[in-house]
Amino acid sequence: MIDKLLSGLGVPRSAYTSGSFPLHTPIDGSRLGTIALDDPATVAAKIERARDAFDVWRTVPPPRRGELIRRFSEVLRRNKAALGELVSWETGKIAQEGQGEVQEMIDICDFAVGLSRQLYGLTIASERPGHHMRETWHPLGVVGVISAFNFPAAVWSWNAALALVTGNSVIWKPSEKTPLTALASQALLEQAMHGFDDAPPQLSQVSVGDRAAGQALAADPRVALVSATGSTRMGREVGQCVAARFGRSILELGGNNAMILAPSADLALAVRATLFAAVGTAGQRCTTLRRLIAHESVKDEIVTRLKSAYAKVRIGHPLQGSLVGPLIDKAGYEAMQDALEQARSQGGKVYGGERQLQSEFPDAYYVAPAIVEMPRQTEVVRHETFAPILYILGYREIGEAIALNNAVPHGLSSCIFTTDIREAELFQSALGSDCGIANVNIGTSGAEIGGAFGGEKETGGGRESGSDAWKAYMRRQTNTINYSHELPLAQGINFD
Ligand code: UN1
Repeated sequence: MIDKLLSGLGVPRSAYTSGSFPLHTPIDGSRLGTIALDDPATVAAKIERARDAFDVWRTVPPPRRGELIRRFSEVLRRNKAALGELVSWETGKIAQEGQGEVQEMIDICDFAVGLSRQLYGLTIASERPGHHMRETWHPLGVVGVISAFNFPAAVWSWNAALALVTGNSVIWKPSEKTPLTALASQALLEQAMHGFDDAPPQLSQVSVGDRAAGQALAADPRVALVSATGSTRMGREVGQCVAARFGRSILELGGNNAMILAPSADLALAVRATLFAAVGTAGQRCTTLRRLIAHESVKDEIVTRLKSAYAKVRIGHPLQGSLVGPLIDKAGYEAMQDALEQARSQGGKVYGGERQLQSEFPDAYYVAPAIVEMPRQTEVVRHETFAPILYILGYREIGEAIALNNAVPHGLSSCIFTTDIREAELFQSALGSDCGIANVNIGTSGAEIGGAFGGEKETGGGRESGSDAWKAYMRRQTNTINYSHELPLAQGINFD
């Protein structure tokens, strides 16, 4: 099954049968292959090759670089079904979400193609006669991408599509839990590069490795930018290491995302949004809804409605029509059980959360999504647990709800369900949500690629994907040009 899928995507069998690191699908725990992990010396050699590729690629005109990404998007369109299915096998995502992930790749490619004819700088009024000023944007160098298991291809594509049109070369260290999707995505990019002579070989490389490989990438001064997605623990290590050598980083770390449910909210809409945001991807998105802060007047009603919606959710094999697939592994399951235990001891009332389908899939970890009514925003609620746990809290006035929204270490995504325009505007104002994403009448997850994606505080502060996130992949140069016969100095200084 997996062999056919991978060979169709252009990944040779030897690539996932020769190493010694075992790979398992979270769907039923069966073996997918074994893979070789790069040691730091191998990473260093790849960085050297990426550096050479950069020297060539930066001279290619940006619209021509965009042409490569256009070709890539066509290859992705043709392979959407197969790559999406591979994402499901490796992550346990349901079919719809596996396909959605590839669509997100196609979308960012389209965005990047348009961008390749823009990359605008400003022209700036000069204070000196006969002078003008402008800023230009230049390629940066080698871009290292570290990605997590939960979006094994889309997060790389946000980075790679922008990094490539902006003239950089890319080295990708995927999660060691999902390297096959990385090998397949790379094979598809190579297919797009085939016959496209402007693209140097090694323009894009994959380095499958563990923490040591990530550290090697972060520490190497030849890597101009490290874009890392994953846990706050990982981001703290990578960010400090890159900063110590004055490299650049984009950090997209965890989230502990909340919905404020106001008295005027459309409850039917809120239930549907909650279901996708809290239960979708089995709670394993960085944008997953983890806290529902409901006004006291609607709290009981929403809990009743959610319990009945949760009871109808189909849990099971992600490629057979379920809405909730498995957790990534046993450690993920144990972290969830541990959090539920802590919630109980901190006064929580827990519904759901039990292991499911254990006899059918003894080596996989399916769970019933959990709803937990909490008396207060206790320690466990402030902690990000990467599992489908939705904590419910109450509030009496909007200022209190916003304070609760903001009183966690992370600052990625947030939303309010209200039909009161004052509340909606307040939530999105400087006094409102402190997150990188603040939505009205939309859940916390499932952002479009057109906006900048990322968040504040322990989420790391980076922005990827749309808007002007491309600027992080380029260096800005300020150019002042004197077209006069004089040499007037700025600030009116006379130096004669
Ligand atoms: C992530 O979970 O790391 O907004 C990224 C979303 C997706 C991306 C999530 N577009 O949920």
